[in-house]
Amino acid sequence: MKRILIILCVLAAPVFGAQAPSTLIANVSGRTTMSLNGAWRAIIDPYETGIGGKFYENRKPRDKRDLVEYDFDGSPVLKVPGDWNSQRADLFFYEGPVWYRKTFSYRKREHVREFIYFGAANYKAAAYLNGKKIGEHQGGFTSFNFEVTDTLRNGENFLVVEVNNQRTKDEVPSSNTDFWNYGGLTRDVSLVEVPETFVQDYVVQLTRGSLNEISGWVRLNGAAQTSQVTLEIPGAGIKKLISTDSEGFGEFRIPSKIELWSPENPKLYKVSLSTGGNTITDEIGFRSIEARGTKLILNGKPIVLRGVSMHEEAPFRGGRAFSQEDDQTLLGWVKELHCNFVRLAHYPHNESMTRLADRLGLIVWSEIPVYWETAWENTATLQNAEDQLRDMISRDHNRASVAFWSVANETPVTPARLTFLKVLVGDARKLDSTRLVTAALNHAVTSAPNTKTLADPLAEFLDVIGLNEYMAWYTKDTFEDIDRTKWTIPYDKPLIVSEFGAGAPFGNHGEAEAIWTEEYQASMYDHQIKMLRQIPSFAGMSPWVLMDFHSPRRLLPGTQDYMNRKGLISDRGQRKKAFYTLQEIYRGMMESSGH
Ligand code: GCB
Repeated sequence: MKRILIILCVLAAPVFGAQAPSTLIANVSGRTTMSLNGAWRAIIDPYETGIGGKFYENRKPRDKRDLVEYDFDGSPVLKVPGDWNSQRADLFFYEGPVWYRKTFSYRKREHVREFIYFGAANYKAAAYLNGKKIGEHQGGFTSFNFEVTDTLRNGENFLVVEVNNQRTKDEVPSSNTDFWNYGGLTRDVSLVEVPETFVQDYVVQLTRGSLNEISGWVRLNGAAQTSQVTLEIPGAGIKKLISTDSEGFGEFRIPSKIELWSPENPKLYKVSLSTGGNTITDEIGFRSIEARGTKLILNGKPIVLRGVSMHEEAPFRGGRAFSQEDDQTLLGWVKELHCNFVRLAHYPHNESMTRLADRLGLIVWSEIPVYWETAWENTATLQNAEDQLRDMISRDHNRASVAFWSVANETPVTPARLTFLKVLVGDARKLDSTRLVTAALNHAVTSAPNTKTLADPLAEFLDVIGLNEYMAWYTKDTFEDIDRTKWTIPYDKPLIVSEFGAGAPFGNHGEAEAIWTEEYQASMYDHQIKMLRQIPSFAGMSPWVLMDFHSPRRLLPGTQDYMNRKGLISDRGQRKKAFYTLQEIYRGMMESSGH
């Protein structure tokens, strides 16, 4: 037994690392599903009475004397997907537990297993089907699923989910963030039907360092795990039988000449995996990404990233973005700027966003919400961050668009933080050898007059360095200081300037020297970009930020009104002057690079 275990660990090591593999079902949009979106009854429960009161039983009084102090049927509805803060004015600032209930009818069938799949729930979720607990999850932006084959009834069912977005310092993110803590069932909820043995997850990618070999693995879930899976990529003439072991795991390598995915040619291939007469189909692009010295290399050629950072906030109506229409609008603006890159800050965005990035040819930086001060010494916090990282990677490890896994944003330079983040960097590498690991750093020192030097020991452990700097916004520097400043990045690695920016409400015009004006913001872009492009290791940038977004820390009335105004576009979709400034700069960069 011990020997088998050792062998299994060795086999699993390059793929899963020390962690348990993700239990996520891959590519849910490619499976048979029943949507549980729509109107859910919701009880706002600030004192968490629902636990003691067993709200998950969804009770009605049995007789005249039966005291039941809640009633889902009489409670208002919340729409799913959707955060509660933007649906009801009285919930705008609400942080705490909310009980959701959905009733649905279902016809059970033989040899079918069912799972409830949540695109995301912020922040903690405990789910109960027909009064029985089916599982718990923490982390507001990663997908999760619970098997319900034995709990689901033929006929009427009720699903109750307690979602709690209470902030605490030990969570990920911790209690202080510059973005709204939108609570609720913020993404799609669905019931997924799969055969008794099914392809749970797979990786089909170019082998690291190769442009002509596809490799990866497949993992089955179910009784008949020792089996065969047929992988087909008809557009590349590929058909390959993969044998799975007693754990349902099988690896493969296929030499192949394939048309590569790139921003100019976002070619996707139809890829299907079949076992036991069932097939799952995906659309996958093939590209390589490497860091060679200070250069970023896409498909063997250097590339400079013209990007922008963005939050997953809905254009026009506010709240968390969740629909394909939201994604189209946001990434449409990114394309309009002539970007080939987008930083999806500060947490994993919806799966439909990275799938759209695949189709639009946008290179993606994807990030977990290890943000600012974090409980570095708390092992449960680290475990939580590791789980979020694993599940972010697991969901998107077939997306050609995703090139960077970021493990943190603007974290303080301390030994405890370094130990914590090194674990995450190691995990990311073990889980996915084909992408680059990064983090947004912001610790620089003035090493000589007009000279700034990045000073963060984490940089040594990253593949690509992210730098956030806010000269002339959070510092006393002037634009002239920016013009004079030289940056030293003492590492032979590519640098992505992951943030700089300035706040300006749309329509606030004035002198270019006065902060809060559109003119100051636009001028900031000119000065910053001239300075940053001179850094020898400059490999790209993603200024802060595509669109204005809600933040509980932005309190200046008339100017901020709970919004971070550093958007190039207002929350109402109005393009500011800086939008056109950056668009022009990117047009020039695109034309001079020839792509
Ligand atoms: C940062 C953070 C980002 C903030 C931004 C700002 O450095 O990474 O989350 O919103 O600055 O506007 O201050």
